[in-house]
Amino acid sequence: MPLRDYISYWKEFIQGDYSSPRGCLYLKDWHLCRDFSAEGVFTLPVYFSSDWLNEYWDFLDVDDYRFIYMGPTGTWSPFHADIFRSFSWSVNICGRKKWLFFPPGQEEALRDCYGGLPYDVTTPALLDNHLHPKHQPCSPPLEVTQEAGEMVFVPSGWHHQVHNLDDTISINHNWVNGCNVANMWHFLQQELCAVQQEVSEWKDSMPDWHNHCQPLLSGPGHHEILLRNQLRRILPFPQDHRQKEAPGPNERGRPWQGRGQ
Ligand SMILES: O=C(O)CCC(=O)C(=O)O
Ligand SMILES: [Fe+2]
Repeated sequence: MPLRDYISYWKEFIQGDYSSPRGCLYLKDWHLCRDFSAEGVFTLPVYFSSDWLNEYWDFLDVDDYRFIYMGPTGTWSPFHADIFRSFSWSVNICGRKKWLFFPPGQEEALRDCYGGLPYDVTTPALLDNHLHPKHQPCSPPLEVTQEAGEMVFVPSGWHHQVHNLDDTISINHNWVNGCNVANMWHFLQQELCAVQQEVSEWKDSMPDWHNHCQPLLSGPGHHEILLRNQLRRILPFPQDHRQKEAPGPNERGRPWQGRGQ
């Protein structure tokens, strides 16, 4: 749906007392920086500026992990941990969000009898003992209300669910650097093991079996990940790139890169 149609929908949704035959729609993962070279719209706080993931995609000039989210009261993001176990940050331009955070490992208690994680951690179905044999009255999630103008940092591997309490527009980035690249590496290795287990019955009969497993790894709806290619390209990249392009002390970086470190 083009942005202009979404904005018309949103206005009608508000005029219709927050209901519409089309439901409550959330505009997610709009790549404003990638699609419009949004020069000067915002600069990054220094703590979030070491960002190997986006530097890598900028260099290839094909994609990024910088998003705008916007939606009316009642829109929400289901329970998840961020892509590749990256960090994320989120700043509210307007509106408020309620975040429900689960420290790493606590999601295990929420798995259903098939090993799946819930879509919505507020659903009463979690109390059904047959479906959720492991669900004990575990510690409640960490609940954070993010006000307009406030920024939230999501650590690597923390599962979370997010609800817009008002009509809300936010900027959200995923990023990876030396502080969490090991988490990314372990996550990708785990995913590869899971794929290998799934297709293990063809191991003996299929020539080149190993090389077929890595292309089966993919981010949620995004990019095919080739473990070797992805990490080996990202890792040596920042130093080379910064030597060539890091801004001097009085120069501005790209708006989303913040000040060079
Ligand atoms: O704001 C949202 O709806 C989701 C944000 C999120 O999951 C994130 O920034 O990691
Ligand atoms: Fe997230």
